[in-house]
Amino acid sequence: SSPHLRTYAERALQHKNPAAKLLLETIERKKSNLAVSVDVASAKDFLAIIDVVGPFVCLIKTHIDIIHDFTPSLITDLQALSVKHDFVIFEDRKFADIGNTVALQYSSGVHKIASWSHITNAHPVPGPSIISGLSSVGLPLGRGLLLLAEMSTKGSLASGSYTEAAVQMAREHRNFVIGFIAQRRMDGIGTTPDESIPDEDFLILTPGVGLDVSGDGMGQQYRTPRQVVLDSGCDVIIVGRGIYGKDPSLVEAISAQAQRYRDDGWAAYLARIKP
Ligand code: 5BU
Repeated sequence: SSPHLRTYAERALQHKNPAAKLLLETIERKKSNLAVSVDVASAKDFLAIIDVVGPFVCLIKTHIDIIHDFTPSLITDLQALSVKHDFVIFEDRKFADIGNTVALQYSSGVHKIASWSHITNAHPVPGPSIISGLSSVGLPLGRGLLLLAEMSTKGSLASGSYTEAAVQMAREHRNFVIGFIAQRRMDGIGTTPDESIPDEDFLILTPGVGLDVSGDGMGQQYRTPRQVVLDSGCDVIIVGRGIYGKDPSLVEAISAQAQRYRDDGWAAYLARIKP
């Protein structure tokens, strides 16, 4: 059956990539398919938000280059929170260069992403060499890569044959490419029904999720957890401002929002797998 009709636990058993396995197991253990995207500029706010939403998430998504007062100790603190609250870490780096350059960007610099981020992502635009470059660093560390097959923004160019080519690229590197950033399932895309690969199980992580507004006035477009998980078959909802809003000090409001999205995402999943 199509992967999205199976439970996260069943899928965890079959996945060979350690990062994919860890994410699926964490989702099942915490009964949460919610990822929170923590896009704030101060290290203090970053850690405070993660500590509040931590109990309700399977994954924390970072843009580590947003932090204005970054020091290596922030990573130690992030890792401690990931142990305390049992979540996976995903640096949303969106690599997009030649293999040699992305390998250096992934392993080195100030942020040393590969050393702490279980999952990262890349634009397929350079072609398969971006996967080879990143996997030369990430595969020995047990990391996983998501390709950006689609985007949530109005007017996105990642559609049609571009999306199809991204899926084909992923199929050639299934030990390292664990899935996609996309708005719907990618199973069998670019194949005829008799060709489709039976044991293909790509994870779909989906940004552009919000319950209260339909956009942000800068091109972002929001759909509800139910539309994303039940109607479109995606595996993880990624929510940023819908949860932490404009004021990171409102701890109770943030906690309540995280629970609300966690509950909605999980209810949509249960409705999806119901026979
Ligand atoms: P928001 O506050 O829920 O709108 O934040 C969404 C996050 O997901 C933000 O970090 C974006 O960089 C990220 N994102 C996205 O919104 N849409 C996309 O297609 C991709 C990433 Br890829």
